[in-house]
Amino acid sequence: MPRLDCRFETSATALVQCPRWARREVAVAGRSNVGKSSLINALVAIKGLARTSRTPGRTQALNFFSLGEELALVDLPGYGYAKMPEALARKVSALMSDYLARRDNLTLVLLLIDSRRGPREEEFALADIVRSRGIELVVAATKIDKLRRGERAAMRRRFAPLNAAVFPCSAADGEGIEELRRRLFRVSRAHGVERPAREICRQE
Ligand SMILES: Nc1nc2c(ncn2[C@@H]2O[C@H](COP(=O)(O)OP(=O)(O)OP(=O)(O)O)[C@@H](O)[C@H]2O)c(=O)[nH]1
Ligand SMILES: [Mg+2]
Repeated sequence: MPRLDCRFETSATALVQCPRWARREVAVAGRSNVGKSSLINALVAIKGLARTSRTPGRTQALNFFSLGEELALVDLPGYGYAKMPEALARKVSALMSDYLARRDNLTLVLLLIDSRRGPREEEFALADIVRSRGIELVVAATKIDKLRRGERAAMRRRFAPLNAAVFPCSAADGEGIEELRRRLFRVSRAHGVERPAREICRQE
């Protein structure tokens, strides 16, 4: 991406709290600990940006970062955190599903999957939801620095059933970040700058 001004804007714990703006949103989704915040920081090259929103109580929220004039990155709550109390896990999962199913601004979902683990049931389900809305899906195979060169072909095979573009990347050593950045920036141009602003958040 060309250098774009990126900053934390707001958190939302319900769809009605999402910002009312005309920005196209790129949502970053994935299991807890998969590397969402680290990848956001690497993509915008600002250390600690995503973490600044990590004050207690916000971690289970949708975190919105503006990116230039037309785009926004949305850090979705991580799913699959075993220690989270069940009631809270249900709430977080409902918030994420609501956002994915109903947010008009959503233009692309960047689904993060640990390159050592590969996609499981949750990731296939999430990919289906995204595709059923006709929203673009891009997959990042995270923490690729943890994989030996010889393990990469097997990684590719694990990811193949998702049927999506897979970008191996590492927030730790920067591998693949530029390629991913370029792919994400295409979302802005593909949809054109003249796309009219519309009612952003559907009323509950
Ligand atoms: N080796 C390696 N470690 C990474 C990489 N990206 C993230 N990590 C580490 O993985 C852990 C989790 O990273 P986060 O970015 O906080 O993950 P997250 O998905 O935002 O986690 P939640 O907010 O809890 O859902 C941290 O200890 C990071 O330092 C990477 O590319 N390589
Ligand atoms: Mg995070």
